[in-house]
Amino acid sequence: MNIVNARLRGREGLFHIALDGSRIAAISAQPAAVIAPEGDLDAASNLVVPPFVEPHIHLDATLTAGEPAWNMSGTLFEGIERWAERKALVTHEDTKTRARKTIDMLVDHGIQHVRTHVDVTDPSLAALKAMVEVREETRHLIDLQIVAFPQEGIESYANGRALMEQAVALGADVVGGIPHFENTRDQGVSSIKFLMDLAERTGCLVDVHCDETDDPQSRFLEVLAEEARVRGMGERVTASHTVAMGSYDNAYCSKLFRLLKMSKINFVSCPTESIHLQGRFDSYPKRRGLTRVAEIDRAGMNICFGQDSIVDPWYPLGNGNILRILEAGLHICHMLGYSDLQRSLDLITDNSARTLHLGERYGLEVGRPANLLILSAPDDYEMIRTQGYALVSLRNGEVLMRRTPASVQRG
Ligand code: 17E
Ligand code: FE2
Repeated sequence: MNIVNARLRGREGLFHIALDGSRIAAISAQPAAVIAPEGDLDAASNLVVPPFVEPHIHLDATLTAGEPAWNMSGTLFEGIERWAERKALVTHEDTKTRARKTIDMLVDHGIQHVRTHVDVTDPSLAALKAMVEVREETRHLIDLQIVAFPQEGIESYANGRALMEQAVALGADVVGGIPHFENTRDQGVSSIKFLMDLAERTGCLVDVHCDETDDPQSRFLEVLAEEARVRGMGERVTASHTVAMGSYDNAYCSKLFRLLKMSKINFVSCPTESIHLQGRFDSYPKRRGLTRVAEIDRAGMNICFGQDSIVDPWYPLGNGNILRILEAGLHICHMLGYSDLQRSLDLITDNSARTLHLGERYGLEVGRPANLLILSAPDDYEMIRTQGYALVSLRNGEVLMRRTPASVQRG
């Protein structure tokens, strides 16, 4: 199968993409639009891009909002309390069923690479064991990375360190953390040292929920970045949320940015989640409660957007559509300038792939897997403006999803 009449990001003209089974065989410029031969896919002068990436989601908690109670305050901390109640009811099958349903939603929106945080502050590790099976059972749909995520703390939860080690032994790909939730600042710092040691020892990647609070005193990002810098692990390390940075003063932040750049760590922002959960202790003026997305990007560091939640104790909405997150994030982060709009898809494709360390498994290049999307618009700007969609998702050269857009009749 081949794709004709494709536009590629950042390049003029139309392209023909030849597939050789499950690989991309050739990408060549077309002198003009052509009529698609039988069996080929016609991109109709719209963008063809590598699959969307979901770099941050909690598939173990998905589709549990209101069970047994709703988060009425809208704070992160009530979310953690409500989840502790639901977690007590978690079973292997319950986790697998909800995760599978959510993965189908992600696939319907063109996502083929997913990093999920899975709560390991549970002596049975039931959700983690279930997700290890889901990772195998959904290989035809997505590449799934599992983060051992200590929702109730590493140092502050009984046997927290041992549970993290067990989770890695059971097959977690990534080591997580939650330093701002540990009982004391010292425990936050020691949790980071512990998790970085664990990752270094086992070859895991690192993705820490870091400073997810409006408290400007929450300064664990500097600890994580320095650990990454000293160990030379920065490209394998991600700081998720870092929303306290939205409350740091500029003098501290300017010093911090020097370290962040040297450390080479990656950042994930979840703009819909943070605009909902943060600012909850403010009256007016009310903080946006997001990290400095545009500033991190403009400083040449790597940042991407994630959904975080779909219908769980932290966030009641969500449908798998990462383009919705991108649109909201661009608004919330003051990134509707023309140059930001024209490269906005970076925030859900290439930047996210770099965060997940996908390397040569990702990208529209000859020899790489034939994983790609046909979109509904010719460039990034028009994708956002028209609230466009992934129309076709190909994985290993096979159609995973095809969308027929709604049509409108006037008069
Ligand atoms: N847990 C957490 O600590 N923070 C979040 N944003 C979610 C779960 C969704
Ligand atoms: Fe999260």
